[in-house]
Amino acid sequence: MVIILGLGKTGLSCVDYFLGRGVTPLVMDTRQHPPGRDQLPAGVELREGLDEALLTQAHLIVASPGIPLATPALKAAAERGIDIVGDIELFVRETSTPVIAITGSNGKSTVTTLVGEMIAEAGLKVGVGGNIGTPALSLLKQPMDLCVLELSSFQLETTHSLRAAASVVLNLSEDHMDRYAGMADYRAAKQEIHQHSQHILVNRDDALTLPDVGEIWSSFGLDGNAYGRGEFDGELWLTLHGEPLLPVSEMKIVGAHNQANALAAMALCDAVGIPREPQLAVLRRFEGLPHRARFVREVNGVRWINDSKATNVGATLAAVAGVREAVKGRLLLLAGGQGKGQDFGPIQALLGHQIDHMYCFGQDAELLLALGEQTEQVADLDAAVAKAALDARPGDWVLLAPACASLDQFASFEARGDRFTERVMAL
Ligand code: UMA
Ligand code: ADP
Repeated sequence: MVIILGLGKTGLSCVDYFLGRGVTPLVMDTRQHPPGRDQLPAGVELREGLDEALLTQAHLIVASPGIPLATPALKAAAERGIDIVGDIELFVRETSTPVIAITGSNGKSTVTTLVGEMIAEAGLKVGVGGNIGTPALSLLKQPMDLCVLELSSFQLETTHSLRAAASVVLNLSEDHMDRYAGMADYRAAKQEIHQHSQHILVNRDDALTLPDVGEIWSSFGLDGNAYGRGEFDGELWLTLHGEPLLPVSEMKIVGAHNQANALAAMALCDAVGIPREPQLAVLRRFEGLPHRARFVREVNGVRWINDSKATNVGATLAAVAGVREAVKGRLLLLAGGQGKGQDFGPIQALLGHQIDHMYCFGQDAELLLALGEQTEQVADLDAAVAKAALDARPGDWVLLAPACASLDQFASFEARGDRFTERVMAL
């Protein structure tokens, strides 16, 4: 008996995978109305709650990334020696396509998208999936020369057979501290990506990204080494071993963090033999993903920016650093939601300097409010937009970069960003 734990996008893709192989799985989900229930094929049973007795009789348990392995029913099954895997493990067991594997606390979707576009630009067939939103197993239906997977720490916890053609941990800063015992535990989950990798890429500006096992193939960072940056004729360029590749002014995505993302994407493509020209073509035209530092509108001299994807402190810091230089007046930050047990201290250090005022909302608003005098609590995101619109003066920028998950008030970070955009457009 195969049991799939957790429906949602991942669970559905697993059901589809097993049905395609003549196996009818059983699905369990702790939620009363799990997403994807309407799409569940007839004949597949869905049970509410985790039935421990049944779980210990399974041959194989496929756990969704949303379910911690520490869940008592899963631990009991593991103690009985039952194989517990995730969708990524099933995918890598099945495919012979070379995989480029990307993880990190921030920048995963940006780098994954860049690499995917660069490979396609080179004329190869590419599958792009994983945590970015398309479940990996659904990629098995398409012809692929190469596959690019964005992998979360949750997915890596249940993946053991990955042999990536190239792998990277882009950076590490606190996230998901509600699920891990601490940074060491979180980092260990991420490091799994490098097991058996042919090309290990590291971020030399972030020692936590260095592998515990395996040899480093190359590195990226903001200095002049390996994949790096340098000045030529008074202009900043992306470089390789000091040789200029592309002036950063030719890229549409801004900020040092996006230059690091661009360097990582080029390195990963080099590792699998993608020529430089298609890489540069993509870097010149890529405008960034929705909800990542996207300009929404200028109203009365005030610019409004949507970075709803900033779901942790590290991402908010990058968003602030990315825009701050261009802000002539004040930077007003809208933040709040589920803090996931993070330390908000790094934001406190910017209050009164980089961040002039912060409107706090959502479940952990009070933790943000307590960071300093430049903070103010508002009822919700709508109220934050309304209040910031009243306070802002020409030259100011208003940035939504919440440092928190959205799930206390919205279905997703996309829904939060859409709501923000809607309210700003209505000003
Ligand atoms: N859940 C329950 N009970 C269950 C199963 C899930 O309460 O029995 C809850 C979990 O708390 C979880 C939430 O439901 O947080 C969503 O889980 P899900 O299994 O329904 O999720 P999927 O729709 O399968 O989406 C998952 C990834 N979600 C998570 O890891 C939480 C998606 O990443 C991913 O795009 C998708 O698979 C396809 O691979 C989202 C995400 O938030 C974007 N990822 C985290 C992040 O990026 O920080 C890791
Ligand atoms: P992820 O998929 O890891 O969440 P995204 O590419 O979607 O990453 O970017 C999410 C947010 O993280 C962005 O809105 C931006 O604020 C921030 N960010 C992007 N790249 C980096 C980076 N290299 N370092 C730190 N923060 C980053």
